[in-house]
Amino acid sequence: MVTLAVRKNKAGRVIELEHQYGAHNYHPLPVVLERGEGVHVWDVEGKQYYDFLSAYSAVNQGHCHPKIVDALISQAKKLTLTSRAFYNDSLGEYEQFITSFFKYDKVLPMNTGAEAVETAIKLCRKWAYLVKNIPENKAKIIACEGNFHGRTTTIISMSNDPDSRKDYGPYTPGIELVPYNNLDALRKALEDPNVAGFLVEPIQGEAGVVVPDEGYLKAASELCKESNVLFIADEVQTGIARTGALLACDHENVRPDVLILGKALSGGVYPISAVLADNPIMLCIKPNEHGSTFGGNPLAARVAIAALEVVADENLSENAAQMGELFRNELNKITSERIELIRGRGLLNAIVIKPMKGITAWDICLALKDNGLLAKPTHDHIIRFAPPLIITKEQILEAVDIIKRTIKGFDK
Ligand code: IF1
Repeated sequence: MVTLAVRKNKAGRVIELEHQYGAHNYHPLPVVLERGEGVHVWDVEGKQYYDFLSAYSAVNQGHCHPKIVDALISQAKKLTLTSRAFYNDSLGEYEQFITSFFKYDKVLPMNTGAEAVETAIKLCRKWAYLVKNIPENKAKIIACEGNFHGRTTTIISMSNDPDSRKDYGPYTPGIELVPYNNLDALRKALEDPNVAGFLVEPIQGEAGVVVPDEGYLKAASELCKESNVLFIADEVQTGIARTGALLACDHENVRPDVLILGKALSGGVYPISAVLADNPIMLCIKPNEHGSTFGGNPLAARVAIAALEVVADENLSENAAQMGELFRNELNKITSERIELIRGRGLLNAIVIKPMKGITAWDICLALKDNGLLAKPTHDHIIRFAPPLIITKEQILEAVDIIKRTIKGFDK
């Protein structure tokens, strides 16, 4: 129920409109944003906040990055969408750019992260039947407990999170879960000759920024190679410099057989996702066997080139590594009985909160909001902190001060 007081002001009216006319599939923090620039957003009352969610790592380049917005505007005035029934003058250039940027033979352009994950699943199955000669309809894909790969019915068929999965059955078959960061379990699952792919987040974002043991990704990719199974990395959230390297897999020099990107591929100005692979895998999908109306449109092509150029030109990977190190070091200096641990890599970090006196991560996020910093809990006791990668040392220190004051405010 929206309180009367909240209803009186502009924010309250907006919240009321969403409550009345929008599906209730989210429970947002009670803040109504109207402007974003760099690491900051402003609400409808003009209050400024640090954005420490970055739209779940879609705004790595900072809100409304001028170079990316300019690319959007200039292309939007020329040609936005042709469908793939015809060629357009931007897609080929983008395909050459992104395959060179990530060093793969080919890219299959899509729109949302979930569509890219679905594309990777279909590509893996095609490869299973055409290349690995797995019997028709017998291909299996292994995923990890605690995963988040999107919200389509096939993808939630892989989920073991009740909120993502419950009451959405019947579920897609051909999926097996193994514990994350557990090589013995993966090794055993790979004994099945019908396994075609292993789909994994290099760091599990929604699970609470779970960083696997050093060497896990490398060993897992080697186990997949030995078993002739595709190593499929979902870097929708961890990719595009977020963890202090261009890809989270780069920390272990792992080259996925199939790479899934999304979110920051557009800097947050447009839904753009992509699947990259080399020819022997990518060419398993033939004309008319997969696609989407907006996939590879000229607007997305120009925006994605600009967004990736910003990542390179502004050294966002290096900045994420350095600022992330500073952020964790400073957070670790906070003495509070409420902080259980701090974990993360680059600028994808989280605080695990000790549930005490009924104070939840949500309560702390509400107080952080009041103190000028926006973050969102994942599960009841974990707060994810993921600012835009352009953040400066001074801004990190100011944000840590806000987090410190807020958490200690609960310690009294
Ligand atoms: C929501 C979570 C994060 C992703 C990975 C694929 C996708 C996502 C690793 C699908 C998307 C988003 C979805 C968004 C909130 C956010 C999220 F909380 F849902 F789980 F980041 F952790 N792979 N994650 O993280 O990409 O189709 O959304 O473009 O559903 O509210 P998408």
